[in-house]
Amino acid sequence: NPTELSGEINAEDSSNGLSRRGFLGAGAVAAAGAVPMTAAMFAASAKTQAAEIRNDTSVHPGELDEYYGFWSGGHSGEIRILGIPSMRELMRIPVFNTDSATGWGLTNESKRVKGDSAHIHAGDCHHPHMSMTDGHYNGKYVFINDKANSRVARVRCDVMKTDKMITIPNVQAIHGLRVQKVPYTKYVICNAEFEIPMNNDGKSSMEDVSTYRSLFNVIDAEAMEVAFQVMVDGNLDNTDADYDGRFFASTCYNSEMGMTLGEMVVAERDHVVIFDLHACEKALKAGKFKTYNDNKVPVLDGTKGSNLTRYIPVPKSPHGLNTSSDGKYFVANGKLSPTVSVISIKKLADLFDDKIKPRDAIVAEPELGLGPLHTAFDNRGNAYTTLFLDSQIAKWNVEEAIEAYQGKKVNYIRQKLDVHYQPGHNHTSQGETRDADGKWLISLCKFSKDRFLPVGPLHPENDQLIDISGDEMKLVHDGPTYAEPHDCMIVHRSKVKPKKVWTRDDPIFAETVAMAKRDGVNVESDNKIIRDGNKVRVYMTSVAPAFGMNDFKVKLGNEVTVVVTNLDKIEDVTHGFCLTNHGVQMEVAPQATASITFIADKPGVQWYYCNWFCHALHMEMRGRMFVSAE
Ligand code: CUK
Ligand code: CUA
Repeated sequence: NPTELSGEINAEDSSNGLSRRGFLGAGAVAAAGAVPMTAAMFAASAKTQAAEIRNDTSVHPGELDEYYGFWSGGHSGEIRILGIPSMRELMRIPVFNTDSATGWGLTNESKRVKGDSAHIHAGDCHHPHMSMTDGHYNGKYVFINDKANSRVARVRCDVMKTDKMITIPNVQAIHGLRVQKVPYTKYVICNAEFEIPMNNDGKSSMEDVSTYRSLFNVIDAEAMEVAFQVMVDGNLDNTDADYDGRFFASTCYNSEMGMTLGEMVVAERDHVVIFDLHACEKALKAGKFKTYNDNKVPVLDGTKGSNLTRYIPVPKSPHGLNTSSDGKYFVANGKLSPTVSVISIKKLADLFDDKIKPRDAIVAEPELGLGPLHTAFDNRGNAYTTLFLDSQIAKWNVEEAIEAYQGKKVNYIRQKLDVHYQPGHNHTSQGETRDADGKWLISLCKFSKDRFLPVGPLHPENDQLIDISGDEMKLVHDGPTYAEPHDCMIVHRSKVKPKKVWTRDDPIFAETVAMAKRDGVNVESDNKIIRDGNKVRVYMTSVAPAFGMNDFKVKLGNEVTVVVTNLDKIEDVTHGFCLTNHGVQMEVAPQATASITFIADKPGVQWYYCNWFCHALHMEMRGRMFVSAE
């Protein structure tokens, strides 16, 4: 129906109190969206509708989704796995949070993974990204940042559990995070957002902003150690990598180094920093680095004038940074400017050779609407940009935006679709890889007012599924989510191969198995108690519907470690160990070993039980801890 398309394109929706395009001058309107329908557009639209080659969102009971979606859980600190297109939540992966169901953050295995931050029970995830080989997802890891505690974690996709976590030194607030795409994910890259003094030891002046710096962080993805850091001018927000293995790009919204809101938005232009990985690795090898804050992490100098970086001025306070899936462009999203800046990656070598000026690398700066935050790509040359203030997705054609920048009269805007409301990130199916397939787009909307049954003053967010397979974007699903998926990624199910049961040699519980060995215990067969001074180690097996130990004895005040090994080999027969009145509970999936340590600080009979429903006699799967007060 052509009228409908016309309505979508021309709608002057003021439901959020803003006239969505009123801010633009008459001239800008022509460029930015109020497109009169031409005969060609009518025809194209009618053709699509006739063909009706739309994606089907229905996934019937028993059917599997085509894609895995990895969702940031925002300040809930977790990752969620959704099935796309059903938008069903399939699993949660606790990362920076503490999780009562699985015992994440409580068990010894999870505390070992958390390492130096085992005592921190909160986090703020933003950017989940999967490891790649030659620009294709390889299904191995998903990495994610914790802005709140300056951490980066890795999830192993064969078991969908967090297996590494590090706190990044010399910085505060790890924000933008991506992976090296080509030749493979050797490095995870991430930005430190908040500027701090170098050194930040409280000894030198804390008021003197000239000593403040932000660092770009390059992490060895396999070892999960900081390989090196790069000091920059200004702060850093979001980042992405090229498809050639040489350049990374990060946005900076506070080139002023302002400490107050007013000070941060003074400059008409901030910048995008381009990092030359080859030059950085060379400088590292040549020992051209310094160290700070009494640690050994090498910090390279990438401030203005350095040969490691280039600074490309872009309109003020850019936010998202996205590499087009054809590998040609970095796109910096304007936020306070209605534009996005398209940087030609092909021109960057010349920029580093000083053959061109920084602004010469910009090949387009299309005007899209109010509050552009993030851009996603399909496989047909189109880009999809979230407009936070306009509550819309702008679909635009990249090559036509480039032609418009060169002065041609073309309308690069394809469509604007209302979303509900205030979208931050968006993401297309496989759109951050070479395998962008132009099928689905997710809009992660920060507000959901009036879209769902009211649930009190705190509202869910609204993650909307949009079909982009045709000429028109079509909103097909509203998905309420809990705080706060900043970002997500969508990977075809063929790329992910999770295990059905654990293998006994898994490194996640290898240290616990080694401890048992030192105690002379074979966790796969023994049910034994080891007394070691005030410490008691209780090793037990589980086979549905019973623990290998019906009871065990300890003394009041003992530090007790319970190690449970689930001998069940049957897929989906997970047991749990939960001790009443002690805040002790954990998941023990088939063929896994898990352990938890607590103080036996209550005398008398203390029941433990299996808290994962496993069998018709699940309720009977229980036992007693006798705590003698003698
Ligand atoms: S950020 Cu939240 S909407 Cu942390 Cu990627 Cu843009
Ligand atoms: Cu074992 Cu429930």
